[in-house]
Amino acid sequence: MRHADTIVAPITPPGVGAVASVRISGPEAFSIAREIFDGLPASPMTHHAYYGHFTHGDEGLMLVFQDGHGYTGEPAVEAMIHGSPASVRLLVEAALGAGARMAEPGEFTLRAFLNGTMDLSQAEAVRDTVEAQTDLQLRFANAQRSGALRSSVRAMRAQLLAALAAVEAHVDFEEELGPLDRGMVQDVADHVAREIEGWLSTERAGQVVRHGLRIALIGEPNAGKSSLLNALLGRDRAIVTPIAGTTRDTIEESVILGGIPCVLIDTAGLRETDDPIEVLGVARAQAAAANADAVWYLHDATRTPTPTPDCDLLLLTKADLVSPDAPVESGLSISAVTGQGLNRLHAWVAAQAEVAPDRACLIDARHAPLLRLALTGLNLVESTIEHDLPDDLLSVGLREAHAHLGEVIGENAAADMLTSIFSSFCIGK
Ligand SMILES: Nc1nc2c(ncn2[C@@H]2O[C@H](COP(=O)(O)OP(=O)(O)OP(=O)(O)O)[C@@H](O)[C@H]2O)c(=O)[nH]1
Ligand SMILES: [Mg+2]
Repeated sequence: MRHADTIVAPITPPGVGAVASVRISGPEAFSIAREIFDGLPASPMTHHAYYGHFTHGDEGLMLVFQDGHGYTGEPAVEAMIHGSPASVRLLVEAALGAGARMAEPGEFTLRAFLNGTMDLSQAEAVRDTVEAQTDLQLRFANAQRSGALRSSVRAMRAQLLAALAAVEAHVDFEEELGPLDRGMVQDVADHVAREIEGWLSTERAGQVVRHGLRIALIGEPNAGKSSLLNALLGRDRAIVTPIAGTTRDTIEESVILGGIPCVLIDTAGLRETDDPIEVLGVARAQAAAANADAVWYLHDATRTPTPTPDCDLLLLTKADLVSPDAPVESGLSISAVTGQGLNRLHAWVAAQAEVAPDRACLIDARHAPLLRLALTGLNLVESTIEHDLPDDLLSVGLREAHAHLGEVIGENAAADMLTSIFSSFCIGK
C-alpha cells in the first residue's frame, strides 16, 4: 500500500540527551528533507548518513532509507541532531512547514505493517521490544519480532489451504475425482492442532514474563511472612515482632525474583479472633490470596504441622531453629534469618516462565484466544471425519481455522482492529 502523505515525529524520548532523532516517512520524505537540510545529494544512497546543516539552526546527520528499505518500507529519513528539546521541536516544525504531517502513535509501525515489511505479530513484538524491562521480556519479544510466530502460522495456513483446496475440489467434482482422501485431511488437522497446542502450552509462561507474578504470603500469625518479605526485598519494609498478629493491613512491594517482576503481598496471619481490626486484616489476607497469581503458604517449622490449605507452594519457615535431624515435612525449608532456601524461591518463580530453550512464547494476550478458535475449527474437522459427516463440514472447519490463524498475523485485518492495536504504541514508534 502506498501512502499519499508524509509523516514526521521524534523517535527518541522527550527530554535532554546527547543526540535526538526525528523520522520523516512517506513519498515526500526526501524533498522535505532537502528543504530543511543542506547535506542531501541529488541521489542519496539507502542506509547512508549525510552530514549537513539544518535550517532551524542545528547541524547533524541525515540517515537515508530508499523506498522498500528501512523500517517503514517507504522512502524515509532520520535526522540525528543535538538532543535539545528546542532543536527537536524546531526541526519538527520545519518539517511540518515543508508539508509533512505529525505522525499518530504507532503510525510508523502501522505503515511498516501495511507496506508488508512485517506482519501483525511482529508489529506487536516491536511494541513489546521497546517496552521490555527485563531480560526475558526482551528475549521473548525478540523471538516474536524475528518472526517465530509468523513463520509457524504461515506454514500452518499453507497446509490448511492445501487441504481445503482438495476438499473443495472433491465437493465440486466428486464424479470426476472419486472419493476424498480423508486420511490426508485428518493428518493436516492433527498436525496443525499439535502445533497450535505447542504454542498454547507457552501461554502461561508468556503471561508471567509479560505481566510478572502477584504472590500472596499467607499463613498463621508469627509464621514469618513479614520476615520473608523483608528478606526478599533486602530491606526492613514490614514490622516484625514476636507478637502474633503484628501485621494487619496487606503490604505490597515489587521485587524481581528469578528474573521475573513480582509483587509480594504480605498479609495478616490467619486465625479466629475477636479483635475487629484483625478481623478486617484476615479478610484482606483472604482476598489477597484469591486475587494473587500464586499463593505461598508459610508454616512455622518449629511448631506442630497443621493441615495445609490450598496453595501453590508450602514454605517451612525458621529452618535455622530446626535441628537438622528433625523429620522433614514436605515443603521448601527456608530461613529469613540465614537466607537458607531463598535462592530456591527465585528458582521457583523462574520455573513459572520456563519454556523449552528452542521455543518462542506467546506473549501477546490477543493471540491465545485466536489460536483456541482455530482449534475449534480443527475439532469440527476431526468430528466430521469421526462421524462420517459430509465433506462440506470439512471445508467449514478448515476455513475457520485458516481465518483465525490469519487474524494472528493480521491477514485481512479490519481497520478498527488495527487502530486499536496501534494506538497502544507510543509516539514515534
Ligand atoms: N530464627 C528465626 N526467626 C524468625 C524467622 N522468621 C521469622 N522469625 C521470627 O518470628 C517472629 C514472627 O515473625 P514475623 O515475620 O513478624 O511473622 P508474621 O508471619 O509476619 O506474623 P504476623 O504479622 O503476626 O502474622 C519474629 O520474632 C521473627 O523474628 C526465621 O527464619 N528464623
Ligand atoms: Mg507480619
